[in-house]
Amino acid sequence: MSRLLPNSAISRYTVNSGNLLFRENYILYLINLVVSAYRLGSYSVLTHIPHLADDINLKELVGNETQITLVDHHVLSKRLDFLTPYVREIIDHRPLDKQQWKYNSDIKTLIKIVGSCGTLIAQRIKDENEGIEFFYMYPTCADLLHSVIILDTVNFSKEVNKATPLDREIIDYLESILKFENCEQTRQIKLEKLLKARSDVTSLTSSQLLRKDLKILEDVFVPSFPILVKEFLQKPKALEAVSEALNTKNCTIAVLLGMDLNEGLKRDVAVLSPFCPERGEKLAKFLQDWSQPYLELVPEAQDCVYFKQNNLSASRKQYMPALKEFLKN
Ligand SMILES: [Mn+2]
Repeated sequence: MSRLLPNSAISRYTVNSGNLLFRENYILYLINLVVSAYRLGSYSVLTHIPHLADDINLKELVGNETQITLVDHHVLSKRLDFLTPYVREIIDHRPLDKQQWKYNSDIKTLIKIVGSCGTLIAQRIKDENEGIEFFYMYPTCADLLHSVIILDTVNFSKEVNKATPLDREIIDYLESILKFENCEQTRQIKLEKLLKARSDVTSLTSSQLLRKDLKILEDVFVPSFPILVKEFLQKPKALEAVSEALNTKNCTIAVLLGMDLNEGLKRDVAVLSPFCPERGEKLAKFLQDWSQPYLELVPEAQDCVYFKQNNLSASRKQYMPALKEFLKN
């Protein structure tokens, strides 16, 4: 880390809980991105950063002067609700959800649907007076943002269909600073490296995989894997790990989301409800019928809890509204 970032940034680096950070300067945006960006292979020098909200007593750290920027989300979980008055800025790329909007009226926001939140962070820095100087001074930051955008948009893949014109504009901007010899080639090499790093979960146990990238909506447990669910289920004690995770988190249904990019994009899903199978079946049926958008779930097992997902551009973001709707009934 010290090789990449100036000392002031390191000492300032007090708290970083995945998607939430205490902002002192730009560097912290980047740390946050790096942490959530799958501990980027060659940047593994950063992996010792303590980044779990659970490891840090945030209540002790916040004070009158605290300013928080929410990145890549804008609805605080119940557990972190007490931070609401300190939130000064939001940078996010998911659809605006004003239902629980309790922030101060002078809050600064950059909320736009783009493929990568890295695009918005780069845009935010670019828009500052010294933005360009910042990137020239810390090219590693420009390079990391470039990497994140490449990974999130799967190098502007048409199949994945996540990139927007702003993602393109920002990647061109970053490349004008980074001056790669061959941009196309650099992008492709980066993508391969990053995908490999992300899907390398060989060292993780089933229960670690279940917690790696997790969202919980009421009693629905929604982990997303960088491998196919099919592959996850072949890991030792996978089903036991699911039951155990449901128990610990007081959940009753697990919606496992898998993806694989090794030979083109593939996605699959399993709906597991070991303690109340009828509810699982009900949800599975609900998801099959869901039309905003159609997830195109093709049952692959007799009991219809495991599906191939033919709508390849639907990720967890598209599942959440369906699950919300299901929970209403
Ligand atoms: Mn995101």
